[in-house]
Amino acid sequence: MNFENAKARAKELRDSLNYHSHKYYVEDNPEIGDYEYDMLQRELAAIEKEYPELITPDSPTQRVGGSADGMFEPVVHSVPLESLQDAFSTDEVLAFDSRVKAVFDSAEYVVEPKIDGLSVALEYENGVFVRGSTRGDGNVGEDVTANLRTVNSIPLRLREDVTIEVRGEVYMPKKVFASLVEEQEQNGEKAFKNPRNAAAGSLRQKNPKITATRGLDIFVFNIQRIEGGNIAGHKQSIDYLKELGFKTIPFYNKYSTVDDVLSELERIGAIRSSLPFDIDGAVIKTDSFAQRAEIGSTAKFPRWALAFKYPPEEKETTVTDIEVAVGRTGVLTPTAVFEPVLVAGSTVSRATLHNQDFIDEKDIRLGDRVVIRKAGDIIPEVIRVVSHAENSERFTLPSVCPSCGAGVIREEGEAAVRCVNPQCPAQLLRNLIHFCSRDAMDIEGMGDAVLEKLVSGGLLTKASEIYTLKKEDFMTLEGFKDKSSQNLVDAIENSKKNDLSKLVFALGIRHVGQKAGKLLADHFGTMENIMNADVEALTAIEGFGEIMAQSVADFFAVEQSKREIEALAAYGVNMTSQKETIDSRFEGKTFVLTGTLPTYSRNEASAIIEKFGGKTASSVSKKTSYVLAGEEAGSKLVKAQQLGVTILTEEEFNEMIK
Ligand code: 0OX
Repeated sequence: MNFENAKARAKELRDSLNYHSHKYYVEDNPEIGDYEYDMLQRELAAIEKEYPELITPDSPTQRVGGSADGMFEPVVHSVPLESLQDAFSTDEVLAFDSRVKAVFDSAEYVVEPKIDGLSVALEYENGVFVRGSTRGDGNVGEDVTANLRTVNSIPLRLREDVTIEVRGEVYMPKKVFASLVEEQEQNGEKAFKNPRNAAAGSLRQKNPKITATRGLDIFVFNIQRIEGGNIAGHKQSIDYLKELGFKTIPFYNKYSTVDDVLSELERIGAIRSSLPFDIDGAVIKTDSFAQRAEIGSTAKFPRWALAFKYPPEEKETTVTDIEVAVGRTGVLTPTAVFEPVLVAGSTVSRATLHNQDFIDEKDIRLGDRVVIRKAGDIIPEVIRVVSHAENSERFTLPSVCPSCGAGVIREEGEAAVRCVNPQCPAQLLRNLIHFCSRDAMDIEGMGDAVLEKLVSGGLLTKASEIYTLKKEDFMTLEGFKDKSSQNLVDAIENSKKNDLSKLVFALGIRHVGQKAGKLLADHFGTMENIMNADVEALTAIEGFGEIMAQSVADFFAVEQSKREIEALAAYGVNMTSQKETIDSRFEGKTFVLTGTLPTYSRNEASAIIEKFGGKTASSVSKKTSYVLAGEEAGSKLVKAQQLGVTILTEEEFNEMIK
């Protein structure tokens, strides 16, 4: 390549890599696979090697890892978490072996899978887990101790009282990942792209309770530092880690010839798709620690190790159908159906097309020849169109819901197209559960199980029908007797008296939570006024944004919504606001709640504040009047202290509301 061409290509590659690096590290939302990214990076590195004058300080080749965004406390690693030199071919493995053998003719290797998760350091003092951190850029990571504690395979106490720091890879098992993605897609949320992303997102949660639900796991593969002990090599160290109680990297074996190393790489490559966790390669490591020290490291990588990367398998097939289904939240999801193909270990015939934007961007049409692969080797995805079928046309999602026929809407700035009909059968059960829940119509006893029975028995097809249910209807359900049936009928009857704000929230209008429900009820006074309000009138309410306003207007524009309100009114459900303004001692005051209060839930505390005319906000600013802080209050408390905002305990708060 001549200099001019190299210069132009280098710029192109830099721009592309910077773009994808941001997508990956900052947004947690990659558009291309790691393999493709590695290939671009390699190409740039090759050009820069040939023409070093083309290296710029901002070149992605000059940086390893991404920057932390400051959410967690920084941890300076006492021993850096080095990264690995990549190899993509047998020749590169042979070259690596020659370099090692040039120093130690007798060198032995360990080959182990390269888990596609994220590296963490775990510190133990006298056998007790004291701190865990992410790799970060290798030198400085983030303190994620609380989240790591939720990973069941991380021992909180070791079997020996040893002071040790180990390194491992936190990952999300394939099965867990698949069900998480299904759930996210059903809820119309942006789904994680691959298990590594899902693991990273889960580990960097502010709330460890969420991390705990994510089924994360770990494989430990290195001793970073240890007090005492005399371990001579890698295999021995993993055996020791296993004895200490760690879940260690599987099938690590010692090999003395490069041929044996190559066949192990091949073996791991062949079983790759059947493993319950995702790997993106295999790691070859010189076993002896003494030899490692002698062989040394470059500025970036140890010279004694190499990561062999497997390419993702791609297959071509024909799209035979594009199905559109409505999820429980009303989101219309298109799925490509194609001629079955064997890819990465299993036969696949369907792949989600996510939304209209995805279809448009790739221009996927019925009858197309397409290339597919499995994202993170698990979830089939259409990567590109090879050719369109003759006379094919662009594909557009239907303008009516395939489940109920109501018109669908697409909110501004949203990728998803939704059906907002409250009676849509696809969404019915979920809407009913919400309708009856405590903060909504608060019908005690009408839980998931009862509602499911009523829906499957054909006794409920819309929320308003709850008010037509009789004692005898409940008696037909398994487990219901006279008393329990009567209790439910009474609870239903009682709910008719609820304030309008509860009913507005119960309708399940998108973007309208409890607070917005109250704003609407207080502002408009009656359901009729809310229904008649246009977007302009809705946005005029303080605290009501454009998106919320549009969503309310969209909801009431659907014929079924109007009829449902009429029916509820006809059954005697209260349609007016009983806003109480007896005592407005908190008028003009803004509260921020943080941490866990000893007795009040957040909702209860907010309700009290609002009852006295005060407001609640989610973040602390100069305008905040009080911060009501409970246990484990975090950054909001710190900010309040910095700004000199009055901090209240629950006890002090109780004094104020006496
Ligand atoms: C993995 C993995 C990552 C230790 C020295 C350089 C890299 N993802 O499974 N890293 C390493 O090794 C470190 N081993 C692994 N198995």
